[in-house]
Amino acid sequence: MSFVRITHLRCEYLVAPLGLDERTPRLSWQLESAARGVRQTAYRIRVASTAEKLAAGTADLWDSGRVESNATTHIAYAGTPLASRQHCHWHVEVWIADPQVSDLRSQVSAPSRWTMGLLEKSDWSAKWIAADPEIIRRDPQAIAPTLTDPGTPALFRREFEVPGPVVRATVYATARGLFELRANGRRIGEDLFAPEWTDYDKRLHYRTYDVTGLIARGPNCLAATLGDGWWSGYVGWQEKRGRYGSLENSLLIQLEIELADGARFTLATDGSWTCNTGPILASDLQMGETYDARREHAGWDLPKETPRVVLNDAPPGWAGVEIQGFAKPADYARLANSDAWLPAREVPPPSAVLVAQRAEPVRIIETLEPDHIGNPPKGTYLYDCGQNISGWVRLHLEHVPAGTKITLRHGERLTSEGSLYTANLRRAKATDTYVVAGRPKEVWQPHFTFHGFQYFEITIDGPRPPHAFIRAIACVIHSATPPAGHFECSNAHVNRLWLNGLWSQRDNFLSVPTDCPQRDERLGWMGDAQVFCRTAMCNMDVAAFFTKWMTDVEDAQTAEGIFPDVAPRLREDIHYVGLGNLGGGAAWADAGIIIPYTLWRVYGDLRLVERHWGAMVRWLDWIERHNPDGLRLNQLFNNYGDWLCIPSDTSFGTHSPMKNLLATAYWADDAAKMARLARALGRESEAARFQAMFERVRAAFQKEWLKPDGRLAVETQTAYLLALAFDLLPPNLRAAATEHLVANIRNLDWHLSTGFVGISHLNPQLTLAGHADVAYRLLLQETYPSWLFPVLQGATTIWERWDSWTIAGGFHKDGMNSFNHYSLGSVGEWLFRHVAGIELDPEVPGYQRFVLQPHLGAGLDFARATYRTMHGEIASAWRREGDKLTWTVTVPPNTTAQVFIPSEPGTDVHADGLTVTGREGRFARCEAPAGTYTFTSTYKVEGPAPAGPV
Ligand code: RAM
Repeated sequence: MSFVRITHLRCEYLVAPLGLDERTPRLSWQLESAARGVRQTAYRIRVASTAEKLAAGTADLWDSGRVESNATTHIAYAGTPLASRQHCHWHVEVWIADPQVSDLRSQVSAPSRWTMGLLEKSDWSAKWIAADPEIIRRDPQAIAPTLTDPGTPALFRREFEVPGPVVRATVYATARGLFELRANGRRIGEDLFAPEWTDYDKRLHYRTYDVTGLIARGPNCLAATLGDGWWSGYVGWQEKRGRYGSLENSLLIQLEIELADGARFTLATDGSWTCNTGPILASDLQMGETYDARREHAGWDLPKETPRVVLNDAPPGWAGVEIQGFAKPADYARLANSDAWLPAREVPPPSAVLVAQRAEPVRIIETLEPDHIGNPPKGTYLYDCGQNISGWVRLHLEHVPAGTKITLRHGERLTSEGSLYTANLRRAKATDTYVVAGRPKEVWQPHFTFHGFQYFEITIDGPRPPHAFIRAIACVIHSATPPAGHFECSNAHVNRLWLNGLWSQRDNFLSVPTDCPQRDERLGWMGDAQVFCRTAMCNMDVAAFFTKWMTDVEDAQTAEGIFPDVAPRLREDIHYVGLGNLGGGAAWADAGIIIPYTLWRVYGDLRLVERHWGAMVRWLDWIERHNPDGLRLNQLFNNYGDWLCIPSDTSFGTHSPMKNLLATAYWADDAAKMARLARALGRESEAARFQAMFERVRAAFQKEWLKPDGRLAVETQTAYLLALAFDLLPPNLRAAATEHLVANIRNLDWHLSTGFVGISHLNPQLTLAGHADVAYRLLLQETYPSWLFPVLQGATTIWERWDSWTIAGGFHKDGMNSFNHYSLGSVGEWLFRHVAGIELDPEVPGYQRFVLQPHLGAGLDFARATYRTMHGEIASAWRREGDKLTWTVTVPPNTTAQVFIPSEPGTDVHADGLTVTGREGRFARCEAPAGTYTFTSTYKVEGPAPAGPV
């Protein structure tokens, strides 16, 4: 039997997650094999309560038995009902059919596991605690929080004695605010900004950590720092803090310890914890952090007596450095005067429910070594990371005298004078300050803030001591979504364009999909997320990330059914300065349908759709209620239209024929998507209802805007694109409409004029309509407005505007000028789907069956992409030499592909052992079972080779 590996065992999209609250979690795995035609014919999942039982073959929680099926994804646990804290060890046995061997044997995967969190409210014995405000009053340096200024974060600690040897210790923790936990001198976990951003009025995440290695028999100490974050800090562009109604942060921690003798021991927050101010004087996500290392309490996170745990180095991912505040053995006995710590206050619990975090946490993902590029003005040091990132700067210092103040300011660009450009940050100060403790060596990084920056400036007050050493490292921070795709082609600028999209995704997928990471905004804008989501899914595995965010979206829906424009919801009633009603915007609020639909298509996730079905139906009911004629003209609120289209339209709340057309088109598409989802769910009558809704809206659309010659009454590129993409035209007028679209592009000398919305459809629709040549021309266009224009101005991310900065004219004048906005980067999906040609099957979601069909175009000699789906990694790499095409593809085990080989009719196609079964225009068609194949054919690329370096 050929060699097959069973890999990527995951539970609810996560690798070995802890503390799930999904009662029937879904399991998945992937098969890897170089052999052709490998298929799974059956599987058997075993789940046991201990690793030993699983190894012995005793599946005491669930034995699925042998299931004749090729399914490897979303297999819902169906064993003994899972209780709080349950440990689940699992593996899967699979039976493989390998056409080369008749003997069908099974193989068993390596074990994996998940654990259950606290499922019932009654599982929580911990009390919510907050700091005694007296810690601030008595501390002359500490700052009391106000509606405009962040206050000094509190520290909390609790010593305790563990009576016997520990076999398992688990911490469950959440906060109104952000926490960092420590036990016996060590940081717990590597995740940042926990609990992450949700609508805190409705839902708070708790996190689960296995701390078995940190807690031991004898004296122990559990400690926490509590910062502001989204709960009480600045969110969006509002003038006041306290977004969720309170400036007071509070904490909930429950440490559960199992002893060797079976006894259980719980140490939870309550009035017996003590609190104090500490080294962080102030910290805010947008404003930055001020930290005075002289204020550290040595050993504050250790018990008075030496704990028996062995302290290792800093956890992995923290680059092996001793981060400031990590205790050293010498600190054991020097616990800060515990009398100075005041009792914490028990405070009422929130009404929000506590739920397990179900997506990858935010982490430091990589570090970059910046270049020192000058000292403007004198006394400052300017650095360039070479890449616009989200994150912070870590300082490594040696021999810097105590009390030296080091200030870090961050910016995305430099001014023409060569100093830091911060005008586009608006109210976000993005400034960190570190006051040196004076140790021979110290390492520091902020805790509860992040910045969007490529450049940073360090100012050291006072003379720089001769022997001082200061090293700055840039830390890249975002949600730890696993990489999924990689794209490369023969044009270096296009490669940079793809990379810019990936970076803007990384920089903005921080807990929620934000519009930008730098200015006083950073909101979960729905329009941006929906236009980019398919690209995001090509670049990274964002299934868990968007699953979490869909809960924010539904939480933000109004009682009438209006989906928001941003999620998590911004509470309008609190000190709100802004746009009025942030909801209901066409192509923004519609993300409430588009995101679950796309998750279903790409990941095959129907449970998610089922969960949000009620909300999705309410949204369409609401649109229908207010728009009885089938045109969506009413209740459009901010009505962003095709935001930032050319000529630039950023008017709020206005109406125009184009905006009406766009809104109506999205309504039609919502209905079409709902009809399709209803069919997938087996909800036949709803499918019929939404199909009829789609047809009614389409008819109204045609009546209002379609002319007999296939022209639209609103002649913008986006109008045509939406009509084509959403099937709003009679079949006999599609070609004519396409020609009008192409004429529009030609009349602009082969330039696009689409905004955030239209651009996501531009190249895919041109390609599907038979105009890949035009799509290539737009891709390779180098003059404004175009994708490559910012690349040629030196962009390392996608900009909010094509001309956010130009070599000729400098910065765009507007205050809305982000250099890290992924929306215009939605062309990424086209590179994977149509250039590399890795495409979903039109009928089958989730890539177990998929399409390989590259569209070649003038200007690219080769393109290659890999894309890891739920079923394994698909690869496609083509190269053109003259008219000769060589194309190598990999179809993962247990999947099949419909392959369309670009080839001129009547010419020979080498199909590497596959049978060509037919032809569709300039593509020869075959069916490919799992395996790697190299095809060769003859194909003439049409159209002019675009100018410019290749
Ligand atoms: C801007 C945001 C976002 C966009 C909205 C309409 O402020 O940055 O990108 O979706 O407006």
